[in-house]
Parts: sequence; structure tokens; C-alpha cells
Amino acid sequence: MTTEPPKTGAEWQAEQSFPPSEAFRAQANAPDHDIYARAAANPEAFWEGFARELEWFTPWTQALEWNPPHAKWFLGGSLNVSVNCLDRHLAVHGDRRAIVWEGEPGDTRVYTYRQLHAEVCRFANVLRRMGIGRGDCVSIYMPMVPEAAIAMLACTRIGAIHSVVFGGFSTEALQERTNDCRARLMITADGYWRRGSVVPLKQVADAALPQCPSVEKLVVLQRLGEKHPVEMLAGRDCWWHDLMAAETDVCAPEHMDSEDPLYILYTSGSTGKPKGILHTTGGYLTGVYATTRLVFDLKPSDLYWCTADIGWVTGHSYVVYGPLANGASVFMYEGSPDWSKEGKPCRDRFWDMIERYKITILYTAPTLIRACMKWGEEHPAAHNLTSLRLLGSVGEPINPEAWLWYHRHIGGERCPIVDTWWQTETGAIMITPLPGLVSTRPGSATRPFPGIVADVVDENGKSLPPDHKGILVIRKPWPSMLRTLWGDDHRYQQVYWSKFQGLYFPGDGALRDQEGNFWLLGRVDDIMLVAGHNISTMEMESTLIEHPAVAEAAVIGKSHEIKGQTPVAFVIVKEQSAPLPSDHDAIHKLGAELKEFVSHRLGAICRPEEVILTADLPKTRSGKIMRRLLRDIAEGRVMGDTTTLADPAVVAGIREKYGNEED
Ligand code: 6R9
Repeated sequence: MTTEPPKTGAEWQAEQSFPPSEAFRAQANAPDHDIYARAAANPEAFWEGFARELEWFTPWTQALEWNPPHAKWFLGGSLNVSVNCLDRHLAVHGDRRAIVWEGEPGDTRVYTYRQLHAEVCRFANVLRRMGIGRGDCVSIYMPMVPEAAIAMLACTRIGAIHSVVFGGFSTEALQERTNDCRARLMITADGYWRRGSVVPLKQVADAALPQCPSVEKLVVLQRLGEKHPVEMLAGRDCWWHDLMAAETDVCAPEHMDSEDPLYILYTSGSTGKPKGILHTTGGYLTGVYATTRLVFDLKPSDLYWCTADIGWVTGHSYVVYGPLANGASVFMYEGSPDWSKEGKPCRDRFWDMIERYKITILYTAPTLIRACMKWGEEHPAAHNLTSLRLLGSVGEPINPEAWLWYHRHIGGERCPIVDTWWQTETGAIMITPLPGLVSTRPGSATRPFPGIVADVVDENGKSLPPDHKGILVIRKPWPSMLRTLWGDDHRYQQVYWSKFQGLYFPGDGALRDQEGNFWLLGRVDDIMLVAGHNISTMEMESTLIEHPAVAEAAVIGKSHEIKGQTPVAFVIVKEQSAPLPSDHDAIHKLGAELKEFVSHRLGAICRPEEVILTADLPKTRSGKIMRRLLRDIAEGRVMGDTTTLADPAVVAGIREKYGNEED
């Protein structure tokens, strides 16, 4: 790729740098800047240092074996993940809170480490009694309840491989994922609460199972209770509580090889069937342990909340494994951010819980932050959020404007923000500031984590000088990297390792500035080529959000005969500035103003050809904007794969606005 006249993310915000405060620095887990140099000098020794802080049955004899593109870490070592997340903490702080949970209707539960250990052992015994053991796959289709974490940890205790399927996914998605890994057992719940309604999880599992021949039994957790009866199929279905009642809480952990599979997690590509990302035991645990410790600066006094669902990698690495391996107290919430515990729509559920539980660390996604911006700052302002001391962001590039809003209205201008770039495939955070050490810049994920060697290259794989937009790559293997795609090593090699020889290709665009900060520019597929200029969706969207009326924006490149592509912007307006849908003049005026705004800020070449005001944007269930669907709409095509789309009605609405007939 080449450099272009439009301003780069770095240029916009170059004025704004937020150095760590003295107070934070003084207490931070990240030691000093030396850590970067030490890790760079000998990455393997650096990772071994963290691995040594874990408990191993047998020590490893070799840190890394690298046969590109296949890595093995901590060869010859054996360990158990549940032992490291639970047993290891009992002697010193068995009575510390491990999980603090609140259901959407306001019911609560707390598990200490000792209690969580007992439950996990009991459920591991349940699994063993059902004939599940080392190497068997277990499909977990559960809501955000503590038992989801218990089920995952119980699998690790007996060496079973879990495959968690997000509880919002459909029958087909559940079937496809369950069949691909040939799960022998499925674990689900009768249902869960979402915006005051019951999501009938068991019904979806029932619909899926006749087409899942490998599944022998279904374990059902009673989340809703007797008022919401479900049918149990004799011979196949068993209640969680009945099975648990028959077991003891003593369970010998399986000794797992460092490279034994830990879990499979499916991630959808834009085309083709979902990819079963395989993570293994020792390297993954080391990666999530180290990153959680340094990035979230966890202390015994913290109550840490990562808002991700356990159905996503963020839920695996930063709700369950990373924090528990660190002996942290984790907060978990079942429901929606816009539903009160009194059962009414609201706009402050998160802030209400942060105040009530005195949550100290919040890790969430830009999509949530932008929704809160749309709702207005009066909602967080009505709560005491002074318990917060660190904020995190993950899932998409965070626009500088959203970053600053988060900083001011949630962090009280006092909390460092860690913008963490990583993927299901990378297992753990890869690019992030270390709080207390690294100055942050709104919109930049800053620096590779110590031991990670990232670079920005051109189409030929040649390293680019600073301030050039290009393609992000990782140059060296790291412990928590995916090992392969389940059952399809050929696709693994093709997707991640064939673009550039010997370099890991994550599929994201990036720019590195003069100071060495990385600016993520969105998926390579989303970058537009307007009249020969590379324009990132990230840059244009972030500019639109700087306009006072705009809460969220998605920009796509629509095919154009002469220019190649031309930008089209889909914009969500803040509630207080939204024109009435019938006021065509006001809508037209705002559209024209936004075109002018972008063209003035970024140059005429970036002027959107069209601006469409919309109430919502098509997003994946984990909150990422699905720009390819917007491209399909703009170009009048039949839409590609929509199985991961959160709300199909959104697309229909936009299509209508755009003036396309439904296909
Ligand atoms: C953890 C997770 C991975 C893709 C990734 C990138 C985007 C995630 C980001 C970010 C910019 C960040 N992404 N974090 N982009 N800044 N801080 O989200 O995993 O669901 O596999 O998605 O998400 O495009 O390639 P996953």
C-alpha cells in the first residue's frame, strides 16, 4: 500500500497524549520500561518467566519448537488448567471472592475460590461419570451464569476439550459447531433473561440435537426455575442439580501435556464455514496469565469486570482463564445493558452495578461505549463511578472521540485506558499499552505486548517506514497462538501463513507512527481504494463521530466506474440531535453538513457520496460492524452469510432506507 494525502489517525490526534499518572505508576504490576528490552532480547526466556509462576506437574524441557507455521510451547511439561485457576489459590486465599454474579432480574450469587473449586470438582466428577474423559469434546451452550465457567473449568480438570457456542446463536449455528468437533455431550440451561424476556435455550438445543449424531447426553442447568418448565427427553436429558447431588467435591486433576488441546472456539469468516480455532494448554495459559497480570494490573482488592460473553474469546481469556489464573475477583452479569433489575428499560444498568458493587476495572467494547454516547452522558453522571481505576477496550478500533468520552464520562479523567488489539486466533492480548508505563493516545492500541514482535508491511511483505498505512503482521511465534484449525490444517496454513512467507497475517490494516505506536485501521477487506488512495474505514468513521450530532458511523467503499470505489456513510445520530423521520429537509441538511464536514477534515477525496441516517447498524453478536453487508446493500447485491448477524431486522430497515427492494 502507498501513503496518501488524507490525514492519518496519528496526525489527527498527535497533540493528545496521556502519560501515566505518578500514582498509578507507583503501584503498577508492570515493572519498568526494561521489560520491553528484556523480552525483545530473549522472548522465550521472557515467556518462561511467566510459565514458571504457574504450577506444573512436570517441568518442560524445551521452551519452543518452531516448525513454521507450527509451534509447540513448553515441550515435555504437564499441568492442569483448573489446578492453576483454583487449587493453586486455596492455601493462601481460598476465601477470596472468585466470581460475583448478578442476573438480569437482580438475583445475585458469590463464589469464593474454595466454593468454586468444590463446584468445579463436583461437575468434573459428573462428566467422568457420564464417560467423558481426555480428548472428548463437550459443547457448552450456556448463558452468562457462573455455571458456564464451572462447566469450562470442569472440562479442563478431566482433559475434555470444550467448545463454547454463544447462547444467542441459532439452531443451525449450534449444529454446525457441535458436529464439526463431534461433541459427545452438550451442556445448556432451561433459558435465561434478556431485556425482561426469556431466551429459551433448551428449545434451541432440542431443535439442534436430532441433527447432532455425536451427542449422547444433554445436561440442563435450571436457571429459570419451575415457573418456566421445559420438557426433558428421557434417556438423553439430565438436570445439572440432580447429577451434582450425587457427586463429591474431590476430583483428581488429569495431568495434561502442555500441547494437549484445551478448547476449540469457532470464529466466522466472511465466507465459508466457521473456523475452529484450536488452543492448547501450557502456552495458552501462560499467555492469558501474563497479559491479564500486566495489562489489567490486577490486585487482590480489585473487583474486575470484563463485559464479554463467555461465547467469545474475550470471555474465555479475560472472564475465565486469565483472571482466575491470577486469583482475581471477577464480576459477571447475565443480561442487557439497557434493562434495569426492576424489569424496565433503562440506560444505566452498567453504571448502577459499578456503583453498587464498587467495580474497579472495566473491560468492554467500543460498540457499548458508542451506544452510551448516543444515550447521553447524564446516565453515567447520575452514578458514583469513583471505584473505577482502569478501563479497557476490545473488539474494534476505538474511535478517538469514543475514547475521550470513555476517559471523561466513565474514567473521570483519572483512569488509564488500555485499548487492546488481539483475536480469537492470538488467544491473548497482542498490542496494548501497559498501564503505568506507556503513554496512551486516543485511537491507538500503542505497543506490542513484551515478547510480541509486530510489524507493518506492504503488499510484498516489506517492512514499511513510520506513518505508512499497511498490513499488520506478527513476526515471531507466541505461546497463546492458535495451533491449527480443528480438522483443517490446510486452511490454517492458507488463511494465516500464505500471504507472506513465515509471517502471521491477522487480516488487519495498521500504521505505526514515529513513536512506535500502532494504529489499527480495520480489516484489510474493509479498506477502500478511492481513486488510487487507500482510505481506512476507521479514519472516516472517526471523523464522522467528531461531529457533535453523530454517535456511530460505518463507512464502506461502493464500486464506482471511474474512481474504483466511492465512500458511502451510514450514520447513527445522537438521540438529542436526531431529526424526526418525517422531517426530510432536516435529514437532507444534516446529510449535506456531514459530507462537508468529512471533506473539510480529510480532504475532498474522502467526501462521502451518500450519507444515510439510520437508527442502527448491522453488527455481529459480539458487536462488530458488518461492513460487508452494508456493501452488499449499497451495491444492490444479495447478502452474503448472515448467520452471525445479531438482529436481521436492522439490515431490512437499512435496505428499505437505501431504496433497495428485498431480494
Ligand atoms: C478479541 C477479539 C478480532 C478482530 C481483529 C480486529 C478487531 C479487536 C481491536 C480490534 C482494533 C482493537 N479488533 N480488538 N481492532 N483495535 N483494540 O475481538 O477477537 O472476535 O476474533 O476479533 O477484531 O479486526 O482482527 P475476534
